[in-house]
Amino acid sequence: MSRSKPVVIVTRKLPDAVETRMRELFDTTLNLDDKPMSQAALVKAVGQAQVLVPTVTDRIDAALIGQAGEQLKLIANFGNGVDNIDVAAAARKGIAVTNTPNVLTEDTADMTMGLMIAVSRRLQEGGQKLASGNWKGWSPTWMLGHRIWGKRLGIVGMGRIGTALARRARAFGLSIHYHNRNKASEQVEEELEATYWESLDQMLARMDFISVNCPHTPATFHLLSKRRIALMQPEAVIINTARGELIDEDAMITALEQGKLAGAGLDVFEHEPAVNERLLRLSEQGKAVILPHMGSATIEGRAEMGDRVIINIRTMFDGHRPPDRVLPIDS
Ligand code: 8YV
Repeated sequence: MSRSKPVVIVTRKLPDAVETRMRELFDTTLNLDDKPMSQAALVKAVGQAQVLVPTVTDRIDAALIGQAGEQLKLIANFGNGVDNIDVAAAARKGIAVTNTPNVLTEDTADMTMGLMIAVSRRLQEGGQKLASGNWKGWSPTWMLGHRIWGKRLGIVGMGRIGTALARRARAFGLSIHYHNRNKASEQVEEELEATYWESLDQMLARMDFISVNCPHTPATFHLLSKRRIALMQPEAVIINTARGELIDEDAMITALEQGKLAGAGLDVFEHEPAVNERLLRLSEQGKAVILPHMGSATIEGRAEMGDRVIINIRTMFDGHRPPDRVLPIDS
């Protein structure tokens, strides 16, 4: 591989320290005004770059990859989820794809726990009442939420984030249940006193909280389908800090509106960045706490994501296998 600096194009504004280091190491083009790149600008970028550094907001589909020049060797995603990238199409063209795992696990698990508490204890509603000058003083029957201690949490996807959530939830007195393609190790199950459900349907019907923590792939699209949402208890709360596409959003909204679900804490949406008007109304009514995809948004996490991107580029252009290589699902 050539000893000259690899040509890197970054699609969004990254933290200054990350950008500076990338400029030192690579022939880097930055996007300082942070305006998402148009499809035409992306086509131009894949025609020039040896490395493209996209984020969740860029659609790197087969059509775009088809227009990439021979020089494009790596798509180094600034993010963990790669559902924005057609990894198989990249592989067919000999383009490697990497992501930034591990470094956003704890922050995302914190946000998931935060949403569980916010929904159950009505944090957003209470804060809004106070901010709007409507607080008349303490009352024994005002702003009552629900206790989370002693409740059951069902985690859909017991990977890194699911496990980190389970550890937190144990400390909050929740009992841990999970559904995953594979059963966790005996050691993990013992540590978390976790109960494995092979049947997602069976688990959904029994939980007080359901948190989805799996990646979005063709197999997990609408994993919480209308039929499955209907299995849940009316007191149950759904939390999603993974991807909006994992839940049939329309069916979830209808269940919330009809009182067939008690609440939702959502950091991600099916048609992001658009947010369904009905969800906005549910948020005003205190039935949903909704956040603008900020689960991994910490200064520390973003810096570490930048480190992972740099390590992946550097390793590959030093002639080695990048550590965070993502392979196509079927390979
Ligand atoms: C990131 C995320 O902020 O990494 C992910 O999968 O969903 C986010 O929390 C985003 O992907 C940045 O590209």
